[in-house]
Amino acid sequence: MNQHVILSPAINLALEEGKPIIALESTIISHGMPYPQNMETALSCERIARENGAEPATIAILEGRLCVGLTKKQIEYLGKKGQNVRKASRRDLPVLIARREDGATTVAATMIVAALAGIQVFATGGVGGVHRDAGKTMDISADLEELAQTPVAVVCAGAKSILDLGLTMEYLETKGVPVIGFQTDELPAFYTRESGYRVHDRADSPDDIAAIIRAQRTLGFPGGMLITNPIPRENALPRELIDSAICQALEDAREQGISGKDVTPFLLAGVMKKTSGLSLKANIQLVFNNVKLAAQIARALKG
Ligand code: PSU
Ligand code: MN
Repeated sequence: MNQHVILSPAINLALEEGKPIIALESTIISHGMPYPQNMETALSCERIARENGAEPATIAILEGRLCVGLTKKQIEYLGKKGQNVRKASRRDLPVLIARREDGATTVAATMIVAALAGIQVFATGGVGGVHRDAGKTMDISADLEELAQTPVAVVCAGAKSILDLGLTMEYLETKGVPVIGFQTDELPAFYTRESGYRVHDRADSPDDIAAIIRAQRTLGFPGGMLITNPIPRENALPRELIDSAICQALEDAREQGISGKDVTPFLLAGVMKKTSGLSLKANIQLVFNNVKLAAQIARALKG
């Protein structure tokens, strides 16, 4: 094991026994939702993973250590500290390790740590992507590069249309990252089941997805893949509601000159405020849905 990785006792045991494990990220806790819903959601995700036969490995950087599997107290700490914890992507890891500081891991950083621990499947809500004005700002999430180079399958509900979903799909295609729709041909757009864009391929069962992951490994390809799982019908939001909230949030970001890694958290918080919490409820439900599917895939990989 890499010298910077610390496994929790439960993860250590699950790895030894070859049990299914799924990774969970921590930026979604610190920057993706308000307290206390962030902490409650993170703890519920762990319970849902276990109910579906997989050990949850929530990942974060604590005092410079890459922690795989957190205690309830550590999750509470990240939830309470919220945006005051450093949002940590690939570029932040060396600095945080050297200075023994804390960081909440993005999809990219969580993939890196999961791969170091030998975890192949990871559940989250939404991934980063190509931002709408990327032609001018060059704002493209490091999550996409990570998907191209780190062997972890990420289960998400698509991406929020704070991003340019068409350009995000093009980027992933260029990088050779398979984007697989679970029981759908269409890329889901986080709060809605439809986006108007097609995924690269469709898979109808966890076994089907596990077979694709195995083939990617036996080919010796370095990267991961994106499994897009539409939000359950009963939790989906009306498109008009979400579109207008996103437009307003994008305008606010432009006016206030938000840039760099602050962009995504700013837009997420803006959308949440403008939909008076409706989007938070949907967000929580889609994460649960993704945890369940990720656990089924992790089990299928062991079968
Ligand atoms: N999109 C969401 N919810 C999130 C994030 C993105 O719908 O919580 C978080 C994830 O941790 C993701 C990160 O990896 O934001 C991407 O940030 P950036 O765009 O700065 O790469
Ligand atoms: Mn960015």
